[in-house]
Amino acid sequence: MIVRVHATDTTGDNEAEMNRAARGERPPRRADGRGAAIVAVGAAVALAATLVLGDSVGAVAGTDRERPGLVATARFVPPPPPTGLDPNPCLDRRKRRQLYCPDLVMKRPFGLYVDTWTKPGRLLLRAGNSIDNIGSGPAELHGVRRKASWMVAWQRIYRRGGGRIRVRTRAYLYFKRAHLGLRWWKVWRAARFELWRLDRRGRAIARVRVGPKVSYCFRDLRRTRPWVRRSPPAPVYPACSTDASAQRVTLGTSPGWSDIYPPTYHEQWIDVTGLRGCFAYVHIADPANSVYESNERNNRAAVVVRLPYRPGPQGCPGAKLPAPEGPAAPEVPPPAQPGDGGGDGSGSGGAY
Ligand SMILES: [Ca+2]
Ligand SMILES: [Ca+2]
Repeated sequence: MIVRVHATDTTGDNEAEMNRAARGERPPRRADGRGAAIVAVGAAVALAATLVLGDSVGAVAGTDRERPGLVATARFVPPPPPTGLDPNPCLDRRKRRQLYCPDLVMKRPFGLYVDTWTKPGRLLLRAGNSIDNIGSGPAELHGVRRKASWMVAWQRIYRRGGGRIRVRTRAYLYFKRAHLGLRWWKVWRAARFELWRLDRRGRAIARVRVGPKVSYCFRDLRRTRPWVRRSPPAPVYPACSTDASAQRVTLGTSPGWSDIYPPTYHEQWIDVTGLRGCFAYVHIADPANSVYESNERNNRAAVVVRLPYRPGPQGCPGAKLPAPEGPAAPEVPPPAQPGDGGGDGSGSGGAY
């Protein structure tokens, strides 16, 4: 199957700024220098976010001080391959009539710009992404602690007649260091960035790079599609937990709501150093199929870029991507994080 995408770049600066404020991140400098003027504003926003987050930020800071060995040894070690997987009831014509199933889609990458300072000597092409739920039910995962750095997770799917079912997917939650210098309980492999080389006709002929970021929160950040049926008017799923001692957490995104990440965020990039020509910059929601959906084949979005990147018309053909690979796509292990120690913490205090 060939999937066509448009060859248009988009800028999401307004959206990025809005969501940066919502999430309280300090913007880094940009290649064109525009970001420098708003660093001070960003710092104020970060402070405000600290005050808004209040209890959760204070709680994790206190936890770190009281139990210094716990987080310091929380280096990510990939969990074992999942076993006992359930079939996807949302793809079963009879079963899904009884269920409110989610359907994740990815907005097109937005706010692209070149970052030359995060990794000196490298060119990073940053982009914002938005994971949207257009299904009839929430994309909800419930994690149970197994190790210091990860939880095994079950998906909850709500019944039309009331109640819910629990299915084992490939989902894991990862205690990931990210913005504000904190660790957050995120969905491992919730999304993936890929760069595909295009031939003269726009056919994607080779995946040449992948981005480092694979973990995302899942939350109700903005209600971007209020017309979606059963979309709640107010957020149901708040920001991810930063509780290092949490034994269970629930993450989700409601129908009509989006989890949005500005291009300035940690690891929102693909390293494009040394590349020239036309490429598809692809964002994929749920590449490992951690969430069972009513449609598993609409999870990608892309923009076409010419490298070295310059804003404006790219002068490339529209991209024709190959069929979605699903869980068979190569996995991207998360890189080691600054401050991580050895081991996965399984011996810390014997609690995990
Ligand atoms: Ca989908
Ligand atoms: Ca899925």
